[in-house]
Amino acid sequence: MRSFLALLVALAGGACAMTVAEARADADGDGVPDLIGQIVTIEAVATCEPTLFSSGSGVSFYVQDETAGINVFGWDLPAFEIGPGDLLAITGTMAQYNGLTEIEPGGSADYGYLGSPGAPDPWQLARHQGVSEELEGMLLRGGNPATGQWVTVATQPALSGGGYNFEAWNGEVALAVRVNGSTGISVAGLEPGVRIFLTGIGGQYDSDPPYTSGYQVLPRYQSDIEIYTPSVPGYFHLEAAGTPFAPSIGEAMQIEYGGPDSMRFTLTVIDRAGREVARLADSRAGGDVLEWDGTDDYDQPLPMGPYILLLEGVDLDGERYTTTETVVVAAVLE
Ligand SMILES: [Ca+2]
Ligand SMILES: [Ca+2]
Repeated sequence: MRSFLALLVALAGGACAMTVAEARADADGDGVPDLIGQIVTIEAVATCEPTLFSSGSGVSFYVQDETAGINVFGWDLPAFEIGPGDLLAITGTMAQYNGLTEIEPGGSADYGYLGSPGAPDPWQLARHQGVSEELEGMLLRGGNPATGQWVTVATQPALSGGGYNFEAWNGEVALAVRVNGSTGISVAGLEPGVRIFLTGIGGQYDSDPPYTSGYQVLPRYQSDIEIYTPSVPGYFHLEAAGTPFAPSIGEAMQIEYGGPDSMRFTLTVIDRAGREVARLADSRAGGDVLEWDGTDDYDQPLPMGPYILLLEGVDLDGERYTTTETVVVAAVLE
């Protein structure tokens, strides 16, 4: 099939390709591509199989280049053998469906296989960053195993339209996650409070103009929803990473604490005057890894300065252990 598609490159290559960002440009900001109804040619890498997001027949999948991503849609197009990492030349009509910008090829001859440069790395969402028009169609990731940051399931997955919807906190921004039924992804084990590393394509479902809301994350595979369960060593310890940190620009710090299974832990934040200003764990069984965003127990930002993290562990026989770490809430100088 690929060699057949390669032959078609000569045909597709005749048209001058534009970038995906140029194809989906929306200068007037109404959420509708300005080239709607026009035929364009792009060259972009697939981030999933052609039928992964199609409902029953045809193709619906995503491609992206260095500038942007886009949905490729054709309700009666035959499927063809490409997968994540394959570079395609695609000619089609610019369209829009509930805010989702699409390119709609007219037939198999509108595809050309250009090679397999490999799947792009997901765009790393910053803490507090949501999906926006610029990120629609691109492979995204919320939470980052490399830095120990995660997103937290906020709502129980709810059955909807043959799939599931749930929300997940990325810092203080709620991501709407749409688990499409066609992906076969199970939502077992997902409930509020569960931490995940989330990968998926930026999507949109907004049924009313202007089409500037309703952004989603669309996981492709089961492995795109990775449940994060920190493994904490069984010796009594407290570790603080990412300090000093500047909460005013959305930074948070990471704290790990733990000890023997029999211990219960209380973790508090003490200010310079010796007052407890935040209680991050209260007689909790088992260690944990958590983020602290520099707020007190009333969710108010604390003044800049040094603070003491105080970990208390109480054993079954009532024996009490304590340890401390100094952390610094900083400000960013303009
Ligand atoms: Ca427009
Ligand atoms: Ca859109």
